[in-house]
Amino acid sequence: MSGTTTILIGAPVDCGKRGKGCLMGPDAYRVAGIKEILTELGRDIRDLGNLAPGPLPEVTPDNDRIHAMAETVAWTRTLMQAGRDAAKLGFPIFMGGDHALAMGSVAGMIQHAADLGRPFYLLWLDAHSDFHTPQSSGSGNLHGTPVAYLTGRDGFAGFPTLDHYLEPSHTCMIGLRSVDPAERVALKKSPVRRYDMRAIDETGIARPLGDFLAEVEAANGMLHVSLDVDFLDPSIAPAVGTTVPGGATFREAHLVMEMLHDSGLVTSLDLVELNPFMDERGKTAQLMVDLTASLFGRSVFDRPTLNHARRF
Ligand code: 6HN
Ligand code: MN
Ligand code: MN
Ligand code: MN
Repeated sequence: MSGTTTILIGAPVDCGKRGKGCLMGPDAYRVAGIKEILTELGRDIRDLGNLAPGPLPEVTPDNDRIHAMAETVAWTRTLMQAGRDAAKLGFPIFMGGDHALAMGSVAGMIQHAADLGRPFYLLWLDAHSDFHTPQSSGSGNLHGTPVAYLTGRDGFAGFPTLDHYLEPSHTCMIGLRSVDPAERVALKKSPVRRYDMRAIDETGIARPLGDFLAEVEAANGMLHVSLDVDFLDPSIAPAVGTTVPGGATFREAHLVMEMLHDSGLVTSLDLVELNPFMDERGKTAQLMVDLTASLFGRSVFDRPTLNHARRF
């Protein structure tokens, strides 16, 4: 992880679906001590506070199922710019907010990597593939669409056009267990790497992650991690509107973060979909902060000789 400056970006995005509450996410992470815990780990923290979307554009959604398109477009523009600026100064953490925020956060990181002439990679830790287009989405909830947008799939008229898009083959999804039929069809035709929970049951979570990290390292890539609360099993992380049983366990999730730390490859992070209104005494917020601490090097013992990008 390069440099020690970490920039907290509050992104109280709540327009990516109908159920409300993710707007309280950034403050829940602050209450859970994200700043103090990362400071203890030697990071120099700058908190930009909670951002607000810019002016709402006049846009016409593709169909009348689509929810809050104008607000989502406004957030995309705001977060893309804020992320691009923050990445010049240090490691941005986008504290969500729902997963629609990744349209802006990841878009900004893609442009930043292109500015530096480095390849960009995305690790999507989620029960869902979020690979719908506005046309294929049955719910019309735009938090189900960011990976389609970022990889430049058709159907996003009215959203910002990007100078650079995400290479589908540079995208790795881990934790999948709720993929809609239209997403499955599109993923089958795409080189996006995808590991469902069965794959993790069979091989353990270290193998697919290690393979992906080895590729990022070989390419000298920049790696953005997008962590959706519902990647985790609902028994340990109940504070999310889209719980799906059979998610990552406490140790699987920490191992992912520990391996990511050891790899030294991660350059930015989203914490998304936390709905503090549904939490049990802050336990989900606390777990997300503890996972972030593992990503930033919290461990029982040092493991200076391990390099997980090579080991698995
Ligand atoms: N998320 N596939 C469902 C939909 O409504 O399109 C669920 C999306 C979940 C979104 O994981 O951020
Ligand atoms: Mn998601
Ligand atoms: Mn999800
Ligand atoms: Mn490549």
